[in-house]
Amino acid sequence: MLQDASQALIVIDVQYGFMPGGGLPVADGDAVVPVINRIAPLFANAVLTQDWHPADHVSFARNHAGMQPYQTLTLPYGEQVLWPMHCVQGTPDAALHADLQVPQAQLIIRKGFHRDVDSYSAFVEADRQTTTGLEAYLKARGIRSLYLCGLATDYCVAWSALDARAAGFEVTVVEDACRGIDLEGSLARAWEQMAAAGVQRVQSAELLATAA
Ligand code: VGL
Ligand code: ZN
Repeated sequence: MLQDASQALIVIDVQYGFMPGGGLPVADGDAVVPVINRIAPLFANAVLTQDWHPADHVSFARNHAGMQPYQTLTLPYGEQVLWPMHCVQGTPDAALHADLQVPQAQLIIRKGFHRDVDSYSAFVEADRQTTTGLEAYLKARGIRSLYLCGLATDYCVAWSALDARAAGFEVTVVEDACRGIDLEGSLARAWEQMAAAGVQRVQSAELLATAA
């Protein structure tokens, strides 16, 4: 079933900014790299995403007087978690992890580059209007089934999975190829929302066994 032209691996935000020591560290974030490297050869098609913010981005707590990281703020498009500065365009924090091995990746989608709008999703920005072009790209390529992995499970992976379902793709999240941030129960909530939307949840070992 894998190595099928209608399937793609979508590798979300495997960047130093989300690794231990990065701007927005995800606990054990670097553990996803060897897992992704093991499953990547199963896929003929792969897309990488890269969180790619200007330094004055609206999602950074430091750009709002008196606000601290992990507080929330109401913006014109809704609630926004304020994050520590991370993945600033062109900095080492924004670089993809050097050990990530997905050489067949055909596209890198950068997101979060509009100063006034965040984008957890690889498909639609947080204003829920502006698209990244990824849906049209995948459909133009005849890709119908997506396998998601990367960081963070409860933010960029979950939002991307939900938008992918809304766009009509079959979606599977490879759980052990992801790690979460888990702010006030966000990880459990994300899995509930994904299950309700028909997102499949598998372990990398199941995928590798299917392909063997
Ligand atoms: C992410 C928070 C802010 C993610 C990106 O990749 O999950 N989370 N920016
Ligand atoms: Zn971000």
